[in-house]
Amino acid sequence: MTDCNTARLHPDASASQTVQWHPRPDSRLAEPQEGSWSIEAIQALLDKPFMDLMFQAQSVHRAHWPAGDIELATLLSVKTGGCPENCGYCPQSAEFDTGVKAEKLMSVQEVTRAAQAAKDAGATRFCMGAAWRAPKDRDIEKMNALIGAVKGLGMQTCATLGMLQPHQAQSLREAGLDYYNHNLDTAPEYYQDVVSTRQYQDRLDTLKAVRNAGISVCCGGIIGMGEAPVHRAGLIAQLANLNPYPESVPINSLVRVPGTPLADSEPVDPLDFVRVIAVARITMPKARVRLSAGRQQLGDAVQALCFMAGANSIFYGDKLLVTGNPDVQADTALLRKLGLSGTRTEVAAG
Ligand code: SAM
Ligand code: DTB
Ligand code: SF4
Repeated sequence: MTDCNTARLHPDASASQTVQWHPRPDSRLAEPQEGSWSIEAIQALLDKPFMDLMFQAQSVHRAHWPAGDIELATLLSVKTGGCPENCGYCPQSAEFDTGVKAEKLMSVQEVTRAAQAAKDAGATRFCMGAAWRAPKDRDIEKMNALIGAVKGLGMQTCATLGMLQPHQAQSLREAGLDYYNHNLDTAPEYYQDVVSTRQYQDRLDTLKAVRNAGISVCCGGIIGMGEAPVHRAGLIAQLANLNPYPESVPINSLVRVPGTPLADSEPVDPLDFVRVIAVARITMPKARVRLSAGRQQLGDAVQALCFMAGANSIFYGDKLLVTGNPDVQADTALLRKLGLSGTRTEVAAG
């Protein structure tokens, strides 16, 4: 994060009102000590009476972030489909018949055009996704050109390219990459039920390489893959106990894509999804908690509860990677209705 404390308070894009916002001192609402969360303590939070949990999450949120500030991050699939991994949730795996065709890496011109459009619509972060298991060094060189172009527009850059080696992370950092997205997705105990082409430790190793290269970490997971409540607690424990915990935490609700092994998963109870957001906020007070994939299924009221629970970031734009997302007009209307506004600059959370 930068240390610029300027937050924009008004949903009207033409308004220029800005304020200096200073976080209050840590209110000790997030006990136990950061970095030492047990699964039991997280489970106890998940099991709290709903209103108590919401009150605690909103209290933690207000102690660390300005009210009403929502980060808008736009996604672009710069290299779609044909992935050799078999992640059971993913429409881009070559193993599953989902109708997604393998494409080549997009050009600098195409990506710059998309990033400019995202910026014009109000996004501050641009996240480029590639359906790779692990990029080759020549892929990193091409990505570096895309990162440089997006950075040149004055946007925060994020990429999600699969497993990285330390020298590749370093190279991306030198090209101007601000964030790397690499999700743990679920608890270690449930991981092999979801993907068998890699290990949980592979994910942790990439996260370490990213952190060591000085890139901020974006790491979260997916709810609704048939996991038990203890696996949700296990995922949050893994994330919250990373040292330091991620700067961005995307919480996805599974988009059930026909043709993927998880297409027939039981839909998540929306209130259970809100609970996971609340517990992410409580355990990782200074992280941007992103209400991520699956917003089309949630509806306005549940999304409002997610913001109440402490979500302060969304994927913004008509498409995620290959599936749909609420359109920009719907999101603008929702934010306006709730008195929320897209952040213009990163807010330092103390
Ligand atoms: N190939 C890279 C990787 O796996 O890290 C980057 C792209 S991958 C699509 C990024 C993340 O998208 C996954 O880790 C997963 O959390 C999320 N994702 C993929 N398919 C999803 C789905 N159907 N529903 C919700 N989230 C999904
Ligand atoms: C994340 O946690 N969710 C985004 C982003 N990081 C890369 C991806 C969501 C993908 C949803 C299904 C799709 O469109 O492929
Ligand atoms: Fe490939 Fe990433 Fe999809 Fe897994 S989630 S199949 S690694 S694109």
